[in-house]
Order: sequence, then C-alpha cells, then structure tokens
Amino acid sequence: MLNLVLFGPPGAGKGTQAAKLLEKYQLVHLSTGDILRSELAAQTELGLEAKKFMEKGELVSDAVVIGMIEGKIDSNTGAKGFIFDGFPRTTAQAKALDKMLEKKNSPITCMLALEVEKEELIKRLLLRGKDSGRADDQDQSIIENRIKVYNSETTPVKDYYEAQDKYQGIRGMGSIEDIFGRLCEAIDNL
Ligand code: B4P
Repeated sequence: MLNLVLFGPPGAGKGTQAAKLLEKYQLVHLSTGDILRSELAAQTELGLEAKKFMEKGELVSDAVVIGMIEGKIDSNTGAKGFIFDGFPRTTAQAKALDKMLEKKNSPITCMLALEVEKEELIKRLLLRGKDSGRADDQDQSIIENRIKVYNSETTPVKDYYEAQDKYQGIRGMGSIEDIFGRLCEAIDNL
C-alpha cells in the first residue's frame, strides 16, 4: 500500500494537489478539513462542535479528529492506499495514525511537505475566500492565527516523521502543474 501524508501550512496547496494525486495513483483521499466541513453543512453535533474551533482558526480536538479518521480507514477496506490531507496536525494524531495503520500492517510510506512562503499563503487564502464562502478564508486575522497554530502545534509533526526517515520537503511555490510534477517525481522515486 502507498500511504502518503500531504503536509504543509494552510494554503500550501494540499487539497489542490491531493485531488490530482489520487486520480493518478488511485488512492483514497482523506481530508479532515473536508470531512469537518461536510459535518458542518449537515449540521451534525460533531460539525457544530467543530465550527467553534474552525471559525477561530484553532484546531478541533484530537479525540474528535482521530475518531473520524479511524472510521474512514475502516470503511475503505479495499483501498490501494490513502492520501492523508490536513491530518495528522499534532504529534498525538500522528501517533494515533501509526497505531491504526499498524493494525492493518501498512504503515505511512512517506510525508510530502509543501513549502510555501507566508505572504503567498495569505494571498492564496484571501483569494479563495472571495469566491468559496469559507468564513475562515475571508478574514486576514483568522488566516494569520491558522498559520500561527500551524507553527506552534503542527510543525512538530515534521520532526516525528523525520525521526522515522519518512520526511521529504517539496517546493510548493510556482504553478500547480510544476508542483504536481515535483510531487510525482518524489513518489515515483520512493
Ligand atoms: P483544511 O481544510 O485542512 O484547510 P487548509 O489548511 O486551509 O488547506 P487546504 O488544503 O484547504 O487549502 P490548499 O492549501 O489546497 O483545514 C480547515 C480547518 O479545519 C483548520 O483550520 C482546523 O480548524 C480544522 N481541521 C482540519 N483538519 C484538522 C485536524 N487534523 N486536526 C484538528 N483540526 C483540523 O489551497 C488553498 C488555496 O490556494 C486554494 O484556493 C487553491 O486553489 C490555491 N492554490 C493551491 N496551489 C496553488 C498554486 N500553486 N498557486 C496559486 N494558488 C494555489
């Protein structure tokens, strides 16, 4: 199985590149951001609880996100592999994911981390906020908070995979096609 963690700050292009990668490599895409937004749209209890955090640019609790992902992994028994997008975002989530995959005998193959400068992240997210209707993309102070939370709570996840010799940094600046090419090259060389 090919199990990839697509990593990077908000606006790095994770969702954008995941959509292209899953088509090419026939993987199942698990985006915790997308799952949480669909829970919110359906006004479930989980979605309404998550909303309080998402609208401030804070992380939703580990227990909620881990439970959600576990359910999705279990319901995709025939998958050739997974692209984890926006997850794990804390070291506790990374440890929980390792445990879930251990049970299936198919560990994370690699973490691919998109590296993008802060000014570019803010520019991309504000642009998306104009037409997506996503509240967390429309306010620069919420975007700045998401980047701050990423730097304090999420960057340690990089060290976690680096210690397992599974980390690869990928330049995330430039055109979507160029970045896709860099990701495919890294995957094909695994
Ligand atoms: P996410 O949905 O993961 O949102 P994101 O970090 O903003 O990244 P996304 O993947 O959507 O954007 P992308 O970079 O592709 O999280 C939202 C919230 O959910 C979090 O703040 C948190 O509250 C909660 N959450 C999610 N997962 C969680 C977890 N595991 N634990 C706890 N809480 C969690 O794209 C951004 C924009 O850039 C797009 O408009 C795209 O078109 C554009 N773009 C992409 N590549 C480009 C390029 N090369 N050039 C120009 N524009 C580009």
